[in-house]
Amino acid sequence: MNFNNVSLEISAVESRQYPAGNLPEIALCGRSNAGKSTLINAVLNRRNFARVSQTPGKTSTINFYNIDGALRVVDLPGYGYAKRSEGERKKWAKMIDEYLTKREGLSAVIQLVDMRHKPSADDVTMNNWVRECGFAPIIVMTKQDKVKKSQITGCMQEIVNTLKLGSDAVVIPFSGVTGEGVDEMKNLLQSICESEG
Ligand SMILES: Nc1nc2c(ncn2[C@@H]2O[C@H](COP(=O)(O)OP(=O)(O)O)[C@@H](O)[C@H]2O)c(=O)[nH]1
Ligand SMILES: [Mg+2]
Repeated sequence: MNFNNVSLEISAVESRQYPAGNLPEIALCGRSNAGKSTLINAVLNRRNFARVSQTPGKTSTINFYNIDGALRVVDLPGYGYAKRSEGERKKWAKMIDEYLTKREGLSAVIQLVDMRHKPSADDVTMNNWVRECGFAPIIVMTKQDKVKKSQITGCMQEIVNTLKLGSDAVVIPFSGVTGEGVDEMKNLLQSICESEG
Protein backbone atom coordinates (compact mmCIF):
# COMPACT_ATOMS: atom_id res chain seq x y z
CA MET A 1 0.00 0.00 0.00
CA ASN A 2 1.40 3.37 -1.01
CA PHE A 3 0.90 5.72 1.95
CA ASN A 4 1.89 8.67 -0.22
CA ASN A 5 -1.09 8.21 -2.49
CA VAL A 6 -3.81 9.76 -0.36
CA SER A 7 -6.80 11.99 -0.85
CA LEU A 8 -9.38 13.55 1.42
CA GLU A 9 -12.52 12.06 -0.11
CA ILE A 10 -15.03 14.08 1.85
CA SER A 11 -15.61 15.99 5.07
CA ALA A 12 -19.10 14.74 5.82
CA VAL A 13 -21.64 16.35 8.11
CA GLU A 14 -24.30 13.69 7.58
CA SER A 15 -24.38 10.02 6.72
CA ARG A 16 -25.73 10.33 3.20
CA GLN A 17 -22.49 12.08 2.26
CA TYR A 18 -20.32 9.13 3.28
CA PRO A 19 -18.49 7.40 0.44
CA ALA A 20 -19.79 3.91 -0.42
CA GLY A 21 -18.63 1.46 2.26
CA ASN A 22 -16.74 -0.60 -0.26
CA LEU A 23 -13.25 -0.53 1.30
CA PRO A 24 -11.86 -1.66 4.63
CA GLU A 25 -12.10 1.31 6.96
CA ILE A 26 -10.35 2.31 10.17
CA ALA A 27 -11.76 5.08 12.34
CA LEU A 28 -9.83 7.31 14.74
CA CYS A 29 -11.54 8.68 17.82
CA GLY A 30 -10.34 10.68 20.78
CA ARG A 31 -10.72 13.86 22.78
CA SER A 32 -10.41 17.10 20.91
CA ASN A 33 -6.71 17.91 20.95
CA ALA A 34 -5.62 14.28 21.49
CA GLY A 35 -3.56 14.45 18.31
CA LYS A 36 -5.72 12.76 15.64
CA SER A 37 -4.89 15.23 12.86
CA THR A 38 -1.21 15.13 13.79
CA LEU A 39 -1.20 11.33 13.60
CA ILE A 40 -2.90 11.35 10.21
CA ASN A 41 -0.33 13.81 8.89
CA ALA A 42 2.56 11.75 10.30
CA VAL A 43 1.30 8.46 8.89
CA LEU A 44 0.45 9.95 5.52
CA ASN A 45 3.73 11.88 5.31
CA ARG A 46 2.00 15.23 4.96
CA ARG A 47 2.83 18.41 6.76
CA ASN A 48 -0.67 19.76 7.23
CA PHE A 49 -3.02 17.57 5.28
CA ALA A 50 -5.37 16.99 8.17
CA ARG A 51 -5.71 20.38 9.78
CA VAL A 52 -3.99 20.54 13.14
CA SER A 53 -6.00 22.80 15.36
CA GLN A 54 -4.79 25.52 17.66
CA THR A 55 -8.31 25.80 19.04
CA PRO A 56 -9.73 22.48 20.18
CA GLY A 57 -13.24 21.33 19.39
CA LYS A 58 -13.48 22.84 15.94
CA THR A 59 -13.86 19.67 13.88
CA SER A 60 -17.43 18.44 13.76
CA THR A 61 -17.18 16.70 10.43
CA ILE A 62 -16.30 13.09 9.70
CA ASN A 63 -13.30 13.18 7.38
CA PHE A 64 -12.71 10.25 5.04
CA TYR A 65 -9.15 9.76 3.79
CA ASN A 66 -8.62 7.32 0.97
CA ILE A 67 -5.23 5.60 1.00
CA ASP A 68 -4.15 4.24 -2.34
CA GLY A 69 -7.67 3.13 -3.24
CA ALA A 70 -7.22 0.28 -0.75
CA LEU A 71 -8.21 1.59 2.65
CA ARG A 72 -10.07 4.45 4.29
CA VAL A 73 -8.92 6.17 7.43
CA VAL A 74 -11.66 8.18 9.08
CA ASP A 75 -11.14 11.10 11.45
CA LEU A 76 -14.13 11.26 13.79
CA PRO A 77 -15.05 14.50 15.56
CA GLY A 78 -13.44 14.77 18.98
CA TYR A 79 -15.19 14.71 22.34
CA GLY A 80 -14.58 16.29 25.71
CA TYR A 81 -14.67 19.84 24.46
CA ALA A 82 -16.06 21.85 27.36
CA LYS A 83 -17.43 24.77 25.37
CA ARG A 84 -19.85 22.64 23.41
CA SER A 85 -23.55 23.18 24.06
CA GLU A 86 -25.88 20.40 25.12
CA GLY A 87 -27.41 20.42 21.63
CA GLU A 88 -23.99 20.07 20.01
CA ARG A 89 -23.14 17.19 22.34
CA LYS A 90 -26.32 15.35 21.41
CA LYS A 91 -25.64 15.90 17.74
CA TRP A 92 -22.10 14.55 18.20
CA ALA A 93 -23.35 11.42 19.99
CA LYS A 94 -25.97 10.73 17.33
CA MET A 95 -23.41 11.14 14.56
CA ILE A 96 -20.90 8.78 16.21
CA ASP A 97 -23.56 6.23 17.14
CA GLU A 98 -24.85 6.14 13.61
CA TYR A 99 -21.36 5.77 12.23
CA LEU A 100 -20.16 3.06 14.66
CA THR A 101 -23.27 0.91 14.44
CA LYS A 102 -24.15 1.18 10.76
CA ARG A 103 -20.99 1.81 8.80
CA GLU A 104 -20.26 -0.94 6.29
CA GLY A 105 -16.61 -1.83 5.90
CA LEU A 106 -15.67 -0.50 9.35
CA SER A 107 -12.93 -2.91 10.44
CA ALA A 108 -11.32 -1.25 13.44
CA VAL A 109 -11.65 1.74 15.71
CA ILE A 110 -8.50 3.31 17.11
CA GLN A 111 -8.74 5.50 20.19
CA LEU A 112 -6.13 8.17 20.84
CA VAL A 113 -5.34 9.26 24.37
CA ASP A 114 -2.76 11.79 25.51
CA MET A 115 0.00 9.82 27.20
CA ARG A 116 0.58 12.54 29.79
CA HIS A 117 -2.81 12.22 31.43
CA LYS A 118 -4.94 9.63 33.13
CA PRO A 119 -7.85 8.95 30.72
CA SER A 120 -10.86 11.17 31.38
CA ALA A 121 -14.37 9.91 32.13
CA ASP A 122 -15.16 10.66 28.48
CA ASP A 123 -12.21 8.52 27.36
CA VAL A 124 -13.48 5.62 29.47
CA THR A 125 -17.02 6.02 28.11
CA MET A 126 -15.73 6.13 24.53
CA ASN A 127 -13.57 3.06 25.11
CA ASN A 128 -16.51 1.10 26.50
CA TRP A 129 -18.70 2.25 23.64
CA VAL A 130 -16.21 1.04 21.04
CA ARG A 131 -15.89 -2.32 22.78
CA GLU A 132 -19.67 -2.69 23.06
CA CYS A 133 -19.80 -2.20 19.30
CA GLY A 134 -17.61 -5.30 19.00
CA PHE A 135 -14.22 -3.74 18.23
CA ALA A 136 -11.12 -4.93 20.08
CA PRO A 137 -9.46 -1.98 21.82
CA ILE A 138 -6.60 -0.33 19.93
CA ILE A 139 -5.13 2.53 21.94
CA VAL A 140 -2.61 4.99 20.59
CA MET A 141 -0.91 6.92 23.38
CA THR A 142 0.04 10.26 21.85
CA LYS A 143 2.54 13.02 22.67
CA GLN A 144 5.15 10.61 24.01
CA ASP A 145 7.80 13.29 23.38
CA LYS A 146 6.22 15.31 26.19
CA VAL A 147 6.72 12.57 28.77
CA LYS A 148 10.07 12.05 30.53
CA LYS A 149 11.68 8.77 29.48
CA SER A 150 11.66 7.52 33.06
CA GLN A 151 7.91 8.10 33.30
CA ILE A 152 6.72 6.54 30.04
CA THR A 153 6.12 3.05 31.46
CA GLY A 154 4.19 4.44 34.43
CA CYS A 155 2.03 6.70 32.26
CA MET A 156 1.25 3.84 29.89
CA GLN A 157 0.37 1.53 32.78
CA GLU A 158 -2.01 4.10 34.24
CA ILE A 159 -3.86 4.29 30.92
CA VAL A 160 -4.00 0.49 30.64
CA ASN A 161 -5.38 0.26 34.18
CA THR A 162 -7.90 3.08 33.83
CA LEU A 163 -9.30 1.70 30.59
CA LYS A 164 -9.12 -1.85 32.03
CA LEU A 165 -7.35 -3.09 28.92
CA GLY A 166 -6.82 -6.82 28.67
CA SER A 167 -4.53 -9.01 26.63
CA ASP A 168 -6.66 -8.50 23.51
CA ALA A 169 -5.80 -4.79 23.46
CA VAL A 170 -3.24 -3.27 21.10
CA VAL A 171 -1.27 -0.39 22.58
CA ILE A 172 0.96 1.89 20.52
CA PRO A 173 3.04 4.73 22.00
CA PHE A 174 3.18 7.60 19.51
CA SER A 175 4.72 10.97 18.84
CA GLY A 176 4.16 13.21 15.87
CA VAL A 177 7.35 15.05 16.86
CA THR A 178 9.86 12.17 17.05
CA GLY A 179 8.04 9.81 14.69
CA GLU A 180 7.73 7.19 17.44
CA GLY A 181 4.98 4.73 16.49
CA VAL A 182 4.61 5.86 12.87
CA ASP A 183 5.93 2.58 11.47
CA GLU A 184 3.79 0.57 13.91
CA MET A 185 0.74 2.53 12.78
CA LYS A 186 1.52 1.86 9.13
CA ASN A 187 2.00 -1.84 9.85
CA LEU A 188 -1.25 -1.95 11.77
CA LEU A 189 -3.21 -0.24 8.98
CA GLN A 190 -1.60 -2.51 6.41
CA SER A 191 -2.40 -5.67 8.37
CA ILE A 192 -6.02 -4.65 9.00
CA CYS A 193 -6.37 -3.85 5.32
CA GLU A 194 -4.93 -7.24 4.31
CA SER A 195 -7.09 -9.20 6.73
CA GLU A 196 -10.22 -7.46 5.43
CA GLY A 197 -9.35 -7.24 1.75
N1 LIG B 1 4.53 17.64 21.33
C1 LIG B 1 3.54 17.07 20.65
N2 LIG B 1 2.41 17.79 20.35
C2 LIG B 1 1.42 17.17 19.68
C3 LIG B 1 1.51 15.80 19.28
N3 LIG B 1 0.35 15.48 18.66
C4 LIG B 1 -0.41 16.60 18.67
N4 LIG B 1 0.20 17.61 19.26
C5 LIG B 1 -0.31 19.00 19.47
O1 LIG B 1 -1.58 18.94 20.12
C6 LIG B 1 -2.50 19.88 19.57
C7 LIG B 1 -3.72 19.17 19.00
O2 LIG B 1 -3.34 18.32 17.95
P1 LIG B 1 -4.36 17.87 16.81
O3 LIG B 1 -3.62 16.90 15.94
O4 LIG B 1 -5.00 19.04 16.14
O5 LIG B 1 -5.47 17.10 17.68
P2 LIG B 1 -6.94 16.60 17.25
O6 LIG B 1 -7.90 17.63 17.79
O7 LIG B 1 -7.11 15.27 17.94
O8 LIG B 1 -6.96 16.47 15.76
C8 LIG B 1 -1.71 20.64 18.50
O9 LIG B 1 -1.20 21.81 19.09
C9 LIG B 1 -0.59 19.68 18.13
O10 LIG B 1 0.56 20.33 17.65
C10 LIG B 1 2.72 15.08 19.61
O11 LIG B 1 2.88 13.88 19.32
N5 LIG B 1 3.68 15.76 20.30
MG1 LIG C 1 -8.24 17.22 14.32
